[in-house]
Amino acid sequence: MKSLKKVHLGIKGMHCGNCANAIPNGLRALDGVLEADVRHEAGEAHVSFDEAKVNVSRLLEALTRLGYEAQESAA
Ligand SMILES: [Cu+2]
Repeated sequence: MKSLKKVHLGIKGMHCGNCANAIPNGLRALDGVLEADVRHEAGEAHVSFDEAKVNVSRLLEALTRLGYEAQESAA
């Protein structure tokens, strides 16, 4: 059964459209991530994921691997 969760992540180091492409691609590559909407002007990403498959720590880990500093932010 799917347990959908949506989080806002604050991401440091995004400065251009390339970043805004690399990040959702990296996030969607994780099993369980359904949607990753990145706004590089705002320095944030809105991510929908299946809590049964993946969690916020895994999302942040993936961003760290891509070279960005990220943290969960209040909606
Ligand atoms: Cu960039």
